[in-house]
Amino acid sequence: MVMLCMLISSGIAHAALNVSAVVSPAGGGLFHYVFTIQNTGPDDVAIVSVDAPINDTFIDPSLSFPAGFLASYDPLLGFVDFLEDTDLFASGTIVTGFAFDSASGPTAGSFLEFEALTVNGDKITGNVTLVSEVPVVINSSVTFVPLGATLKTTADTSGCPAGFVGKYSFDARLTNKSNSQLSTLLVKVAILSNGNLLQNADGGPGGVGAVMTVPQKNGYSDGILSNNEFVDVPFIICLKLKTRFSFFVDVLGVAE
Ligand SMILES: [Ca+2]
Repeated sequence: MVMLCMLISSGIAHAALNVSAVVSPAGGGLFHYVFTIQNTGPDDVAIVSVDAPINDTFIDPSLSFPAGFLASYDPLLGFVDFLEDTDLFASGTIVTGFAFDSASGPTAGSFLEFEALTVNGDKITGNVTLVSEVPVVINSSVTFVPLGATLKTTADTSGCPAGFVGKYSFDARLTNKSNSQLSTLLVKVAILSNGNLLQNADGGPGGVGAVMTVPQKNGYSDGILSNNEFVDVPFIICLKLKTRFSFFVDVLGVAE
């Protein structure tokens, strides 16, 4: 009997809230989050708090919120609060546009749970639906095959740093063998031996870890590689020595 009374007095909320976020790359190793809060009712909601990393120096200066609302970041406790101002999270409404940048990515374990208070003081808790647009390794979704007819070696070292003796180039055909739509496709150098460099990496020649954005052509001209579509990706390798070398890449992208 006592337990029941306690449960009732602590306020079992009837309100239902869907809290979702889209995370995308913000550049410089940061991630951009945009939150949407849907109140399916029946009670109006005043505050939604989402768990956040502590002492993240990027959240507060980048925090923005829709008209009629406020937002704040607590760096000590690790919360981002979305708050009513002249508007509240009224029953039957969807409010979007709470946004910020963070050093924590979609796999870092933050921004996954929320706690909310209705205008009646009832508490609602739940999980955040996090949609990631950050590219991840998708090797198993694709085939990537060098096209023999395009293989070429030259003594021309234009575009390479000093100390190189030539270039080796070829196209490789990237095909989507999965049933997902692939976008934001990148190639990342995993192994490149002999001190050779990928000449046409983003931002200039680079070795292991260098990234190259997949060009938007062939089946990828619309920015989406659908099932069985392919795109031919050009590779130019600056050679330190004219000998055999190892070259492996990872393919990164967003699968939807
Ligand atoms: Ca396409």
